Amino acid sequence: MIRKAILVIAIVWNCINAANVNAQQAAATVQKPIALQHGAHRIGRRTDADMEKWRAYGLGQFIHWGLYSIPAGEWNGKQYNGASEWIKSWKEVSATAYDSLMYQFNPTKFNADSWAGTAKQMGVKYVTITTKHHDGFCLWPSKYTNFTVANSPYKKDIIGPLVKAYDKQGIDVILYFSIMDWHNPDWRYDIKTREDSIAFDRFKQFTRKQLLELLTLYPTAKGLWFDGTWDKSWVKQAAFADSLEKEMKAMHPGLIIGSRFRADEYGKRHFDSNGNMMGDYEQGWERKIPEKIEDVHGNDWDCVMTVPENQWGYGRVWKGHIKTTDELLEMLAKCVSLDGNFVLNFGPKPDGTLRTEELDLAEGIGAWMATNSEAIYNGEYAGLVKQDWGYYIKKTGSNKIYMLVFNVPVSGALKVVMQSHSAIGKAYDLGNPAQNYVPEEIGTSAWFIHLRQQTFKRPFVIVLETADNSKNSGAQYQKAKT
Ligand code: 1KN
Repeated sequence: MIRKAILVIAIVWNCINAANVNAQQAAATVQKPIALQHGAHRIGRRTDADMEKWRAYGLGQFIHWGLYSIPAGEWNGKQYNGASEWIKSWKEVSATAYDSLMYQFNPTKFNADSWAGTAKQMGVKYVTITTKHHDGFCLWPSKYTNFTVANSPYKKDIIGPLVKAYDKQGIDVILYFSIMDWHNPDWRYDIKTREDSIAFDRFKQFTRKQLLELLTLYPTAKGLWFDGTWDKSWVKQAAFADSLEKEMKAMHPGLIIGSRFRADEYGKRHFDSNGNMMGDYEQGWERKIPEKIEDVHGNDWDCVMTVPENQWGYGRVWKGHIKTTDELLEMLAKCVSLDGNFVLNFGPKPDGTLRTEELDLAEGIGAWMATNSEAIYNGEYAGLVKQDWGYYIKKTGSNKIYMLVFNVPVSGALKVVMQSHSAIGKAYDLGNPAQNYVPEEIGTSAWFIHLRQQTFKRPFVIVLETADNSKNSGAQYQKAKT
């Protein structure tokens, strides 16, 4: 009995030490790990089936819908400079006038099946939907506030039908939830007085109840996407947020929560004071994409992206550069090649329909995906040095490496440098497997794939089936003595 206990202690101790060694390696800036009550729950990736599925998604859809779609970036004929979903924070907009938009929310053309159909055709595997953005307006009939769809002329729940429609299409649903709430009088940016503290305690209970309510009403949701968690008031709630995360996960096994939800007891966000990621995936890649694999530290991650420069909710005028289908496809390829998912945002109109620009992009992406999605789903970092023509993506657990070609050199020769133990077995077009290539060996583990034609209108994919090269049957290239 005692011996068993000692054994258990020894094993636990060894595990803790092993974990600490990893933590040290992960945290380049931190020398010695410190004891944390509310730091990372785990070091390294989750390995369960729900997370494996998340990792394999490749492409996702984001939906920002709420009252802000009604003013659509304009107030009293004036254009708001910021993102349309932030218009309530503009000095020109009174809080009561904004909140009264609830009485205009009546999306008579909203059809959840139609949105889910568009998403399906586009090839997305998951969708993140705003249940409540910073303005506090709830797209579901929450029991804990009057500021919901139930009190709009539309009256009906939006989230339920969306979850059902996307579930039916086999697209996993993640619920977006803003902690910051501009409508609730108990929300604080910081806690400086006793009154603040009392109000914020009420706010925390309100938040907890809303989250448990969402998980109860929509039990098929796969995860929660938190936003509005950066203010001091919330950053100071390490213990509360940690226990709430544990409570939600206990209630909903497999639930996926990103690194934006909570801070540790020293106020560190995303990565705790030992440099370990808090949450199931890194949630900091908003409108930006890592450049190289080292930037993602072996973590799961996704990138959320807008079509115009910076606008999530519907805005009548799209500002800045508007991304094209092929630019978005390149972003998708880049994300998956670096072990991430790519999530494209849609901002539906107040009548419940999607704007034509977004429908066109969804169709264009979907048309490309219809031929090439095999290179995206279940794709991962291939471990090869990136070449100028595009991105390598390896299919998890296979001998297939996909070349996603975005830039064809004038020579028409695509350079492939493999790892020393592998060679190219077969090479062919994903869209036309009969079109195969005979790679020319040009150096140690290096080949040229000579394209037959040199002008291409759209990005395309070449499949490489790798073969064992350990016997190195190919040419022996001489190394210079230097
Ligand atoms: C620069 O500060 C912000 C604050 C909030 C930038 C973006 C956001 C919100 N996160 C995005 C996912 C949108 O919801 C945006 O309103």
